[in-house]
Amino acid sequence: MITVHHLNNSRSQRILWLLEELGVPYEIVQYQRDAVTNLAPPELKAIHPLGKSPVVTDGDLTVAESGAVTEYLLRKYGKGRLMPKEDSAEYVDYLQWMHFAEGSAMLPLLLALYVGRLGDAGAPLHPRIFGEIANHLSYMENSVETGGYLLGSELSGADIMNSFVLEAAKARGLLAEYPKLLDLVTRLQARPAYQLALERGGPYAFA
Ligand SMILES: N[C@@H](CCC(=O)N[C@@H](CS)C(=O)NCC(=O)O)C(=O)O
Repeated sequence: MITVHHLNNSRSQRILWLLEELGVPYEIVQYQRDAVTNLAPPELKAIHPLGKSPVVTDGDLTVAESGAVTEYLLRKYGKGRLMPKEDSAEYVDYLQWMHFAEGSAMLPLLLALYVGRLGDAGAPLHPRIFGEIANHLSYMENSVETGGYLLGSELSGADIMNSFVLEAAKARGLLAEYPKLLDLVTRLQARPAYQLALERGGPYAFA
């Protein structure tokens, strides 16, 4: 049985959504962020040394990192769904978007969060941080057709990986200038599988 070690208000929400899209049975172990620090509880370190979420266990296997978890679940349980064939033209695009989410897009969003805590002392870093956020979001906006997805007309794991980027940006009021991304995240969140994942995962501040 697949177990998702799920931290509230976290990237693991997208793994619950992925599993709902695939219709694969899974169970959830819930963890709550510390009310003061917002960090994960120490119990998560018993599952994986990083102590972060998502972590998925499947039999004897433990997989951390959302991108790796998404790839693992799609390859083992996807039956070809939500990813292009490896010999197709879209496959390289798929790989790029899968890595873009955590490898590029999340970094300046996280920097904005942390540097924001410095108040005025962090202001000199804002142009670079918000410039990079705009760089990433513009690239995404220009890559999506109205009504489409990152890879074109079909939903893929790349959209699921990048949903947290869009949700984190939206929560900070940073999507207002990107109408196609606002529309994309609204359509993703309206999917029945996304809604089912919300029901199972519990309150999610980014929904
Ligand atoms: N790149 C990792 C990031 C994992 C990560 O930082 N998860 C956050 C939740 S969104 C977490 O566990 N934070 C709690 C903590 O650091 O204590 C991934 O995509 O899985």
